[in-house]
Amino acid sequence: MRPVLYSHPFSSYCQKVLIALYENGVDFETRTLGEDANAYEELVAAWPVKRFPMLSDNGRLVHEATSIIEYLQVHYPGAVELIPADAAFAVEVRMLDRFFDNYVSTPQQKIVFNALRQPENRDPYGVQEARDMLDAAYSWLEEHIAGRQWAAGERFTLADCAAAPSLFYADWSHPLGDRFPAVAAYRQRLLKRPSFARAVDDARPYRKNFPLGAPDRD
Ligand SMILES: N[C@@H](CCC(=O)N[C@@H](CS)C(=O)NCC(=O)O)C(=O)O
Repeated sequence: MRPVLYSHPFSSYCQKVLIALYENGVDFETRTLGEDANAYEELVAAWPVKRFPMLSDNGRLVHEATSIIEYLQVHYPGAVELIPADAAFAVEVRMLDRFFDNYVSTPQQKIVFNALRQPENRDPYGVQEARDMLDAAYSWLEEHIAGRQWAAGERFTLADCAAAPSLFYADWSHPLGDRFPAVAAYRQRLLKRPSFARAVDDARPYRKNFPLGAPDRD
């Protein structure tokens, strides 16, 4: 039985896992949420917090994008070792994965979810906090990424799986502009990586769902 990913092509956290699957050519099935019959109901029954992606494999359910990538490395290893075997290097990779999830993806989602609310339920203070967090994250990353090809150095890792969709959408919601050239260049390298380019292409039909207007430059 192939592993089954409950996923949506336009979801950043699903793209994070898709990158890992594509990097190692893992053979898997997709249940597309909102399109495949009962897929969303099955997700919610298994995971009441209603967040995706979710992986189902041989009777086991795995939640949280990072944990799914860890699971894939253990059960479906391939040529690209996304979590390094070297324990000290793996700490660095996991730390960077947390950075992209917590300080790029979380504020980026906050801006998007705010735009999807009815005007009377919007939270300008929270959005400003999210924008401040993104500025702080971009600023830290500008120094960190200078002189590196990938987030943790020369090797493409879990941290880049997290970075690619989070920076992709964050730049739409809170543009890097010309203030963070090293981050912008890293984002372009990520867009050229075949695994992420494929995920971006798969999601093109859904761009109309982006509430702030999706730019056509990517
Ligand atoms: N911490 C979760 C976050 C997953 C997440 O936020 N997924 C979004 C899609 S990108 C979602 O489930 N959104 C549905 C909702 O907010 O109701 C992970 O790492 O997988």
